[in-house]
Amino acid sequence: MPALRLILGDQLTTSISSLADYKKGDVVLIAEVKSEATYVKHHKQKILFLFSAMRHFAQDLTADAIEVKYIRYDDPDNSGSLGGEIDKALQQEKFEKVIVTECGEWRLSEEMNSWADRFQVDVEIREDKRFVCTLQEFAKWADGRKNLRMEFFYREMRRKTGLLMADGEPVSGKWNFDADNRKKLPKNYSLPVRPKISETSIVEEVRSVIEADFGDHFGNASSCLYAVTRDGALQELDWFIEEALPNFGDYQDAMASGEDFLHHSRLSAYLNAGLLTAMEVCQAAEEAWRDERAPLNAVEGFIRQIIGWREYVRGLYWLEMPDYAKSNYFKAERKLPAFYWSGETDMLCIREAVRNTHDNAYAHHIQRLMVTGNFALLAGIAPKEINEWYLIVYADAYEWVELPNTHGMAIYADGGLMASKPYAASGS
Ligand code: FAD
Ligand code: DLZ
Repeated sequence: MPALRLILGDQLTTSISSLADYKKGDVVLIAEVKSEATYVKHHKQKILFLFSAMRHFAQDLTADAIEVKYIRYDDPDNSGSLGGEIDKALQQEKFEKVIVTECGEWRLSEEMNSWADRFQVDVEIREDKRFVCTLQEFAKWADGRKNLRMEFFYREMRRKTGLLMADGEPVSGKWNFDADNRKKLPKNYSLPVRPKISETSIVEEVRSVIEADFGDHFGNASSCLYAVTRDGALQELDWFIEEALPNFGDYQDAMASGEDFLHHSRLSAYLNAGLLTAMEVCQAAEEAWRDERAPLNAVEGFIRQIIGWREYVRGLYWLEMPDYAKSNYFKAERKLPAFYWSGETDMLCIREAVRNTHDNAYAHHIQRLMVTGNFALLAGIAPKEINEWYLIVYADAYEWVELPNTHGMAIYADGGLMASKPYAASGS
């Protein structure tokens, strides 16, 4: 009997474990559903990006002779939830089992765990192999440690991947070049110019869905700011490696009025949705260093964000959930100020961060951490309020990566599990 294979909106890669051993007769289910699109009111760009990427991915699978059952948001009999779509598919055809790759949010993983009983079918939940570190490895690394500092975890990941390593030691003898990466952007500095994303007819179709059903969500979808295919995401990667990576390290911590991206890669939305893999991105950066196209401080800094921070926050999320979401070390209770949405405040740094967030569904790390995060910490904004905001406003936001960055790094809600001290800073 065939299997029903569910692929989620942030699992858009042919290397996803739920597709391994696909055989003729199996059906791949991909569904645009209200429950996922509205559990928080995602930024319009995020929905435009994800629905468009889902439709392109389905098209690619079909071209590869994989049978896809694609549920569009405006299909008249759309049930509105992933469970509802699985139920419908199981009623329409006999399947031996449902296969899915583990998801990135606790709330959905709880729901998935109920599907076998609910639908009286065998449900196989497979490991997400897109990550360098397995959840078991992370738990083993964390076991018995009082503080889970990222730096030591990162060194393990360097050893495991062999990135920037020579004979078991870090190349050039140093693990971390962070101290070199704190330069101010010089006056009249010319930043590399980013190519415009070319839109596809699928984006046009999805835009009308956004206009019809998500009109009251934050942001706008009048132009599509993210590539929606793997090829497009690869072009973005190539551009970053050639044009922005060489100075990524020097200006990694910089901020400048009117400059929304600086030398940052803007690759997080692609990495998190599956259009790019962590290892291919890191290998491209390493190759640039080996070919002397980018210096070591830039390449090490970039690779550390991915095999260090990104892997680390995922491990921490699954290790500490569900209690992590309830942590509130400073007992912060204030409501989120309205200017997080409107940008209407005298604080220029917040105005800039909110403008970038609204216009691009993006803010670079320093804006997220040292501006909106720092303000929330100092003002005592309730963790639940600020978390929801971060989850809504960014194209790359999924709880596995958003929550530890917010609770652990930005507002110290976890009382120091991640950070050695609160990152509180002055306005200068
Ligand atoms: P770059 O600066 O170019 O970095 C390269 C890559 O490294 C990123 O694409 C990303 O995949 C990874 N990375 C860098 N820093 C982190 C980090 N701290 N944690 C995990 N991965 C990292 N990142 C998300 O992907 N989704 C989120 O929802 C998210 N929420 C955040 C909330 C707060 C409060 C803070 C402080 C950080 C958050 N981050 C989140 C981490 C980081 O800010 C973004 O990954 C980064 O800004 C994305 O832009 P970029 O692709 O240009 O990153
Ligand atoms: C973010 C998102 C959105 C907006 N819509 C969908 C959707 O309609 N269908 C789907 O399968 N996935 C969607 N996603 C991604 C999921 O929310 C994501 O898989 C979970 O949050 C787990 O990371």
